[in-house]
Amino acid sequence: MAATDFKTHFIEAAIASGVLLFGEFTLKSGRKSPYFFNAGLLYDGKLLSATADAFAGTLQSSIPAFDVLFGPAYKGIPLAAVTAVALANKGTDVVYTYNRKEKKDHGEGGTLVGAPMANKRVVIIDDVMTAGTAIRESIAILREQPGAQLVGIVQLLDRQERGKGATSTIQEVEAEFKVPVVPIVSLADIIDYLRVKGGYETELKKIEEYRAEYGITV
Ligand code: OMP
Repeated sequence: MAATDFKTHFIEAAIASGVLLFGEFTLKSGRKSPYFFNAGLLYDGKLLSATADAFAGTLQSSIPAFDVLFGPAYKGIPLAAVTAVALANKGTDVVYTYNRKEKKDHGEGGTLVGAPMANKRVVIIDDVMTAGTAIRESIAILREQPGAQLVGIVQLLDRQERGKGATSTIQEVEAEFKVPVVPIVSLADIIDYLRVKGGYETELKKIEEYRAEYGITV
């Protein structure tokens, strides 16, 4: 599937399955948003498979070399796992790892599960980027692993919002950590879809208002 076809198909399916909702939502950052993307509801096998292919294709075209996919708890976990499968189907063998939110003091112990990240080139695979808090938490986990090198970040949705300052979260994260941050779908794609589809005038008006307050110029 071509990238643009994937975006249209994905946004359509996300709306149909309630993954992408319109209404009033309070975000992790405290911002009040007229839309919300819940990757936790991305449980349809076919849609997940197409999503994994999109992640795999994006990785292959944007990140030159990597060893480990790190999927942060909770929503990054299935995304990293299915992406590892999609890459294997394309002939690229990589391993993946994820963290637990709660530390385990019995059994194997620790907070990381899966492939070791020490001395490896790591890509973070995650769901949504807004103000950048979640991604900074993930990077902090990775940095506890000796010699682990962050080489890229691929997000399912970039809400194209400002970070801590006046620039976009992506620009801030790229500048701070010196790695590419690549989204698969962005707010601009959602807006384009809604405009072409028609019947979403009220939602679009609210999204534009929200974008004027928290968004970046695209
Ligand atoms: P930041 O930490 O502000 O970048 O927000 C990203 C996190 O917010 C994601 O990892 C999600 O947990 C959550 N989120 C969504 O899942 N979907 C959205 O549309 C918006 C958010 C959010 O709270 O900003």
